[in-house]
Order: sequence, then C-alpha cells, then structure tokens
Amino acid sequence: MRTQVAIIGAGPAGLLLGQLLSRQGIDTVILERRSGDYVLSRIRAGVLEQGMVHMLEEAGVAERLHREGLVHDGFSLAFEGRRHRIDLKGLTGGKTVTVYGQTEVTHDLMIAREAMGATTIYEADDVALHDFDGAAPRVSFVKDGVRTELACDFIAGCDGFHGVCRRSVPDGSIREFERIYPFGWLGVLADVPPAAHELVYANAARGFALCSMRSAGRSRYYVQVPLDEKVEDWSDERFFDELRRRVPEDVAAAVTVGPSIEKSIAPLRSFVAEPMRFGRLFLAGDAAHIVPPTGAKGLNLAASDIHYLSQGLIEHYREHSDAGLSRYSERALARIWKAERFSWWMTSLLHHFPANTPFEQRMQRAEFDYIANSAVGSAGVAENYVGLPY
Ligand code: RFL
Ligand code: PHB
Repeated sequence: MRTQVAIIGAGPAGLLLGQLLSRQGIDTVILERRSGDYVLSRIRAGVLEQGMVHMLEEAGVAERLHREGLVHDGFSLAFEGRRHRIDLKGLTGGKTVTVYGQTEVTHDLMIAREAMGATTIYEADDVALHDFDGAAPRVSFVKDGVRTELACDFIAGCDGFHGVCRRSVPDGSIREFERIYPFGWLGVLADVPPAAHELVYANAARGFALCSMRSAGRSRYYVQVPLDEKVEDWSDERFFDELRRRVPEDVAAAVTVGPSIEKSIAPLRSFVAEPMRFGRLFLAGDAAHIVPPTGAKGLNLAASDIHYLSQGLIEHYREHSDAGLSRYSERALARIWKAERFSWWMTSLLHHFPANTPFEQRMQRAEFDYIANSAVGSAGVAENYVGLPY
C-alpha cells in the first residue's frame, strides 16, 4: 500500500487534516485503532472557537454546524455565589463561540471523508512507525490478523495523548513539560433543558462546577472531584445535588434533574511536547499537548495545529516548498503555549486546590474581583476564550 500522507488517529485532528488534504487532491490513509462507532461514543468537548468554525467551513463540513450549533455571545464566571458575565461579543469586537459537540464534528468529518472516497482503516492494531527520520517512511499495522505495510511521504501523528507516535520518537529528541492537577472532572450528559442560556463556570466553597450544554434539550454538567473518586459512587441524584450546591442560587433553581446518558471522570493535566516534528513525523492535537478542559481549548488547539500542518503539506505538494513544514512546530507551539497559559490560569482561578493556603484563596478572590470590576480584565478573558488569532 502507498499514500502521500499517512494519518494515525481518526479523532478530530486526523479527520480534519484528511479532509483539508483530500480537497486539495492530496492522498491520505487514516489508521485508527478503534471502530468508528467507538470513536463517536466518546463524549468530550463542546465549545468551538470562531477560527475552528472557519476551518470546518473551509473543509466543507459546516452546514449542519451552522444549522444546529448554538452561537454564544458570552458566558458567566461565578465566585462564592457572585456572578460576572463575560460579554464575549462586546469585548472582542463581535467574536463569539459556537456550542456544537465534538462527536458531531467527528461525525460530520467521517461522512465527508466517506463521500470523498478516502481510505480510513478502523480497528488497525499494533500500528508501528518506521524510517521516519529518512526520506521514505513506512507505517505497519495489523488488520484482521494480517500485517500490512503502508509506504508514505509523511506521517501525521494525530493519535491522542496515549498514542504510539510521540512514543516512537528516539529518547531525548522531544522535551516534555507537564503539570498534573490534584482533582478531576465528573461529567454528566442528560437530555434535559440547560439550566442557563450561556455557560456558567463556578468556584464555590465545595469546589468547581460547570453548567454547559449540547442543545436546547441536552445538558452537560461537571463537578470537580478528588482523583480517587469512583464514578460508581455517584448516582444521578448525588450528582445533581452536588451540582446545585455549587452554582449560584438562580441557576441551581433552574437545573432540571434527569437520568444521565453518560457519566465519566476525566483527570486534569497540562502537557506540551517540544518540538512537534521529528524528521517526516509531525505531531498534532492531543498527541503533542493536553490542556485542562477549563478554558475549552483542547479541541480548538487540535484544529489550529491542523491549520498550520495542512498549510505546510499543501505548500509542499503544490509549490514544492518546505518552508511551511519547517516552521510548523514553531508556529503551532507559539499558539499552544498561550492556550496552555489561559487554561492553567482559568483552572487555578476556579478550582478548590487542597494545598491552597488562606493567602492563595484570597488571591483567587482578588483575581475574580479584578475581572468583575475591570473592563480590561474582562477583555483579556474574552480575547482568550474566543480564541487567539491563527
Ligand atoms: P483524540 O480525539 O484523542 O483522537 C486520537 C485518535 O487516535 C486513536 N489512536 C490510535 N490510532 C491508531 N493507533 C494507535 N496506536 C492509536 N492510539 C490512539 C484514538 O483511538 C483516537 O480516535 O485526539 P485529537 O484528534 O487530537 O483531538 C483532541 C480532542 O479530542 C481533545 O483535545 C479534547 O476532547 C479534550 N477534551 C476536552 N476538551 C475540551 O475542550 N472540553 C472538554 O470538555 C473536553 N473533555 C477531553 C475531554 C479529553 C478527554 N480525554 C482525552 C481523555 C474529556 C476527555 C475524557
Ligand atoms: C463541555 O460542554 O463539555 C465543556 C464546555 C466548556 C468547557 C469544557 C467542557 O470549558
């Protein structure tokens, strides 16, 4: 088998790259460890920056997004029961975010890829990367018990944090930066109307909570929990009780309780691998970096990486220039570090840290007071939340 670009991973990063390249006549094969249904069953992010929406338009997959996505002009921060609205649109000269689930984005990209006739091999086991430090890289994998080899010009490592690509790079050639937070998010998805029209991020005495949504009839809620908490110990009743104790009173009163259709705990981590290129292997999305979900940046960063990487690959094939590929890691990382900073900052502001001293608790309160009383402070939050320019 042979292709121009072998893409490892059919998450949003891999599928978006495949779609942008296919539309330029560049041949790709995607190798995915899981089944398509499994990929679609993972409930993850829900907030898209305008830059990501533009990329999905460019990829020709934004029709349903524009029909069903919810455009949000703002969101609220709540602190010890007080609430401050961040007017995204007013503070950024008209920018907004769109609430549209990651599973919907993935679904739309899968359909578009099928329509283009591009190859995706699901349930590809034991993917291994070969010779990517030279001019003729190869990827081998096992499908239905048979080992197959795929020759290619480039490998795009879009296989998430636990994937094989980053791990395949020789020791010492990539530097890793990491922070692990001492708590996780317990998330519930339920077919009930959202408690508020916009997202509410709350720091309360009992810890962080977030009211989010997927549609007018589907809510997504989170509460901060200790890392050793077990999801089996959280009945729906216990979850909704805890949620209502953490959000402002009027929001709590508007929470509609209903049976969960998904419930899981995700740990929080900040992580960056530098550089994002080794020879003919390029890392993108969660394969190269992780942010805590507090700023809603994970999925959006995967998209901005793909913006830079697709440009570099298109330049290579169309203009025979490797300038974009040479600058890929540097350009992507400049944006990634700023999103890492914002996600870390928002996580620090809004969570209950077991080791925080009373001084640090006062710092959180002062930070909130500053934002709530300063147009400049609020504008900084808004500018980062809608997404920094590509
Ligand atoms: P993905 O989505 O993880 O996709 C990677 C794909 O690669 C496949 N894969 C392999 N394929 C072949 N061979 C191998 N050896 C492979 N190893 C892995 C995987 O099966 C998978 O299909 O990465 P991508 O495309 O970079 O997209 C990134 C986003 O998914 C991610 O940043 C966000 O979802 C992060 N994230 C959240 N972000 C938010 O903004 N808001 C959220 O609420 C939010 N919740 C989450 C999240 C990430 C989570 N993870 C990764 C555990 C909740 C969870 C649970
Ligand atoms: C979500 O709806 O899942 C969501 C929204 C905002 C975040 C994180 C997750 O910051």
